[in-house]
Amino acid sequence: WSADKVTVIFVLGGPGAGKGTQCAKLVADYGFKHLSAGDLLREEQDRPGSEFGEMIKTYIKEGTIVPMEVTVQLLENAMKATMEQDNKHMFLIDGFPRKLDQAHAFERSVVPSKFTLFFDCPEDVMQERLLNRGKTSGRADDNAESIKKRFKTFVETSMPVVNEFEAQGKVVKVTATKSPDEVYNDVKAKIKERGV
Ligand code: UP5
Ligand code: MG
Repeated sequence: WSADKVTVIFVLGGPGAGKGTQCAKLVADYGFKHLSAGDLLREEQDRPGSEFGEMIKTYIKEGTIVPMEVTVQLLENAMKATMEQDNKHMFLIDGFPRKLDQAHAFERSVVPSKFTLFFDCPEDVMQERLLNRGKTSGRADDNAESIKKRFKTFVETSMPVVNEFEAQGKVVKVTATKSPDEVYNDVKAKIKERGV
């Protein structure tokens, strides 16, 4: 892994802030590879024979953070596969790192991030989006009880990561309350300032 060859942008924001929605738009326009840590964990959970399936299921329902060894390994595997198969080297890593130990481990053992795209959104807006999505998503954590736990984890455990990157001048903050297209216009303008 080397920062000359691989570009990593972390995408953070509370549950339901719109990380996945905005990443899909960025992929279409910029050709990034989008890797959602949550999606990778859900895939691993459902993979027959996975030794981590039950554990992941419990953590996701409780809105707590899966031990980093598992998540970092899934991300590294996905990055390797992308580079070999698609020859892509620009990654949007969505929903990770959400705990300081993960941030430090990834930047030390994989590659330092270029910056973090942070979607700022109030809880009442995020809650409404998630409850609405929960009607059809089938996600085990899109219910009022799990959402409350996810918010608590986000504030207590994940915001310190954003604050640390912010202190390093590595956060691009976008307000995420408007429509997806309006938010995306802000994203494009702000990442351009960072040379993307
Ligand atoms: N929507 C999106 N943008 C909108 C807008 N501007 N206006 C109106 N509606 C908008 O969007 C959520 C919903 O809102 C959708 O219905 C969308 O249409 C609408 P989405 O883009 O999916 O938001 P996102 O921020 O991606 O929300 P998500 O629910 O995926 O966030 P989480 O961070 O909670 O979920 P994630 O999958 O990343 O993690 C799930 C769990 O996995 C964690 O709680 C944790 O237990 C575990 N995990 C780890 O343990 N470690 C990790 O490193 C990562 C995850
Ligand atoms: Mg998501």
